[in-house]
Amino acid sequence: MSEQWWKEAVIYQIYPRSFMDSNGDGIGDIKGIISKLDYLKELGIDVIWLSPVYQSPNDDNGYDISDYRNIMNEFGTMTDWERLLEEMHKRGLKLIMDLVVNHSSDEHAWFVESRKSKDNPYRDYYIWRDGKDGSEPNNWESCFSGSAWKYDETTDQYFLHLFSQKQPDLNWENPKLREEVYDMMKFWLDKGIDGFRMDVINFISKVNGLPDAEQPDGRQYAPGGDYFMNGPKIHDYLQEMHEKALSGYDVMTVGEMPGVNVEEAKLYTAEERKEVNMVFQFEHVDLDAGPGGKWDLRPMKMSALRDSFTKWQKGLEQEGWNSLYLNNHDQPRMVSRFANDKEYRVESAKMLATFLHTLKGTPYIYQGEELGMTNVKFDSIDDYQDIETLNMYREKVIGNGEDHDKVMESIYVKGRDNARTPIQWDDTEHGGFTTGEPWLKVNPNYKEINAKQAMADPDSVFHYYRKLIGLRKENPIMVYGSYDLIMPDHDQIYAYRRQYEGQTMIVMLNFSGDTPVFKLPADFESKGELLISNYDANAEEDIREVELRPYEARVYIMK
Ligand code: TEU
Ligand code: CA
Repeated sequence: MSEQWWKEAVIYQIYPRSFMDSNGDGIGDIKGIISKLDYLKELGIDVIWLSPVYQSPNDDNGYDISDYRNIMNEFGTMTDWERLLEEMHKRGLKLIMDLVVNHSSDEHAWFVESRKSKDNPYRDYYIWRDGKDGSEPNNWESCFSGSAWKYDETTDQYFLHLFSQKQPDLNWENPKLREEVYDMMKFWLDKGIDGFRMDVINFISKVNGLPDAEQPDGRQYAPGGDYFMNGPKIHDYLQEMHEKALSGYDVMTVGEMPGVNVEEAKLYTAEERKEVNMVFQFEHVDLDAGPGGKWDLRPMKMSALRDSFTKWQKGLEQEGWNSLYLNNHDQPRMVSRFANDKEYRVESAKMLATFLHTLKGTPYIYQGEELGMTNVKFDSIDDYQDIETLNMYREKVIGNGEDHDKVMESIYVKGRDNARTPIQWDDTEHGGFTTGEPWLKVNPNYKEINAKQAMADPDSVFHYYRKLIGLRKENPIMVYGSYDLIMPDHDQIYAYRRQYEGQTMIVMLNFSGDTPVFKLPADFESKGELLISNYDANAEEDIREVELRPYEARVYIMK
């Protein structure tokens, strides 16, 4: 397995709308990001993945792009963006941009043209079909509720939108569209960026003939999703994209791929196939969903999480590469979801961080994770902004008469705004994010949980992350070592060994508020060198048996 800078890097995701507002309009912006680069440098990260900053009417907060070559007015100007890149490179930080090319905004010039007439030169940039018996061309459902088709009167046809009605899917079958995308990628690559995170990139190839799906909302539950996930030409498109846009630049790529399995991921990430460097897979964030999808709540069981991670760790051990994440701008906050965001919030945040940074793969930190930020509960649905959440609420409560409280409960657990509340910089009004009214309310816990407090406290989650990131730089075993479970059947302890060039590392994680006992396999000596732990631990301790404290994490290098 080859050594690569992007395998050794730690990546930090910025959701710009919620990061830092520089001008008091309540919306995070590029100047705000620049003002926090020293903070990120101190944290020790190597790369920033910037969620979309392009021109957009913001139906889906920038994931609906109306101009791929300009910066959203609310976020600043191209000059501001160029300064951001320069200030980052000056500090040795790399920048990867979000590439959203499964769909554009319906306000993109291509779509404005496309909908004008059937013979418009841009018609085939999108996916248009006649209706079937007076209704939609097929039964596919949008990821954001309702049919995936919208009728357009002008030409009496429907267009496909797997996301919102303002996000028409681009037609990748059209070679002209593909060339436009590659040109646009080179536009950014030539400005000196260091790679792309590719939004739902495994959706770009749809099955021939667009037939009805057996299970319309098959996104998380194949076979339905097979109609537009990992479609027949996906590998051709990615290889062509590599050849025509990416080759010749020393950049990294990560493809966001709902519904990808290990076997597919190997094809996407095997080095010699030249597709993408790694994928964001969704298996572990679908474990707490029932047959009704993400809003159908189920408990998150550690054993299921461990089975899933183990499958991926083993599956991509020799070939391909894993990305490691527990939250992002679409997922709830990790302490609230996988551990305890109340009495053991700090221990939990550190334990989960230990987990992510001691697995094989590239760790991603989502903004605020390094502070142990938590989910939020707003009383009123009017305080929510996310289109996925609002569409779902409308469909279920207003459309189907489902119970308001029950639906709110699912929003509290799964809603995307949990992760999108503004970053809590200090304990002043609105957490120091803005001097105006924030576009989305700040989590009321900002007085206790904020960056200023964390930086001043040597035992904070922030300083723990710094230490972990530093250790990963000094210990290649954390990046490249193999992975094998210890105590594979335990309900509360998730433990493993990593091995690399004759060295062994042991990781013990207690995923519970109890005090279970860790038992070292007999083939080890009784002592190790303690690399890091989230409680005070005696470095000289005999570790053949260790009673772990609630959410305790320890990492040892064995002698
Ligand atoms: O997300 C893709 C995706 O599958 C989401 O629907 C995700 O699973 C969902 O939010 C979880 O409920 C990407 C972006 O990350 C997301 O922010 C966009 O809304 C979406 O694509 C459309 O561009
Ligand atoms: Ca602003």
